[in-house]
Amino acid sequence: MPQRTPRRTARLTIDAYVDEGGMLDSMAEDVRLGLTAEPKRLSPKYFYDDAGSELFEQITCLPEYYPTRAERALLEEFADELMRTVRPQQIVELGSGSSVKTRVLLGVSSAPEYLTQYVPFDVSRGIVEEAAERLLPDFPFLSIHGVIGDFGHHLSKIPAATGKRLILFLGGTIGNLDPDERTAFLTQVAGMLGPEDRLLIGLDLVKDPATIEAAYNDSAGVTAAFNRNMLRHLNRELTANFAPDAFQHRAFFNEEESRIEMHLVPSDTQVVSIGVLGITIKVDSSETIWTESSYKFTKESLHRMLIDAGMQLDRFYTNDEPDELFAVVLTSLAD
Ligand code: SAH
Ligand code: AVI
Repeated sequence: MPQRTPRRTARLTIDAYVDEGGMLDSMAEDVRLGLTAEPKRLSPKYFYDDAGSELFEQITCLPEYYPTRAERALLEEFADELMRTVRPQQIVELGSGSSVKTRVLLGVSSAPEYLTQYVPFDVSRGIVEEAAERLLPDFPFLSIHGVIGDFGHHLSKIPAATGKRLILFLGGTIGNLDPDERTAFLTQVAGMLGPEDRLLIGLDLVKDPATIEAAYNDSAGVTAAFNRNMLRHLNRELTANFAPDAFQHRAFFNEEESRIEMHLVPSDTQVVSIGVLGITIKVDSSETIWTESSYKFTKESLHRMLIDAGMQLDRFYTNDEPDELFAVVLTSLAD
């Protein structure tokens, strides 16, 4: 059962599977496991309380953060062709955030001929509500059914389509899943597709490490604030007492694993109590809390990922000047 239906009007429904503060049922146990593991790890989904979503929006505008601009350019170039090819009745977007780039797809001139429903799905409560309110007046042919939940747990809550379905997973968020998690997730998403349905994925590509590292070490310090905000989120939801400013932001490209790693590094040993869990943990000055991986792909690693999930590549769109920065790929169930 949804915990609350904050809004229901003729064209808008929002179902929430997180509580008022934005806490998932599984959060406390997940954090306990992560902070007592070796190395200490926290899931990147905990970046995104309202403040974290706002910080991410600021990241998308930073001069160093190329993925959002590169993906938007691709969508602007190919949206028309893509939408005319698929002609979806329903668009489901996983990790939809502000849905700003999605407007490029919803806004193609042919959309009112076939598209009737948009389903933004995100763990961050405020941003789904806000995005839906902003979209409604601009797309009068659409009904919006938002789902606030974890795409690792709540995919089954997505409303059924009455025609063709296009699922979007944009922004490179697929790269925030570890390889095993990613295969399990894509396999589950494949189970939501019929033979005529499509999945559109945005993924960041392997390139010069300096370009990638600069995107996660911006000179304005917004990514550092985004990283530390996870501790503020935990303090609020789990009555913990992390001192966010006692942790430094570290992000580097691990070439062997083809991923950016983001860590929080304590300036000296930190002892933190987590009220809801009734535990105290020590973060030694020699260790870090690993908060995010952001995997970067090649065409080969993309192919492997799709095959492992029983999917195939139909179209590969990429920026080709001056570098292949980012890719938007149209995929379907393997024949
Ligand atoms: N698609 C948008 C936002 C990308 S940021 C864009 O391209 O700009 C990643 C988004 O995924 C955030 O809005 C975050 O809240 C959401 N997210 C991260 N982990 C999630 C999870 N496990 N379940 C649902 N949403 C998640
Ligand atoms: C949402 N995700 C694809 C972003 C990324 O680039 O991995 C999150 C992010 N982390 C730091 N900056 C942006």
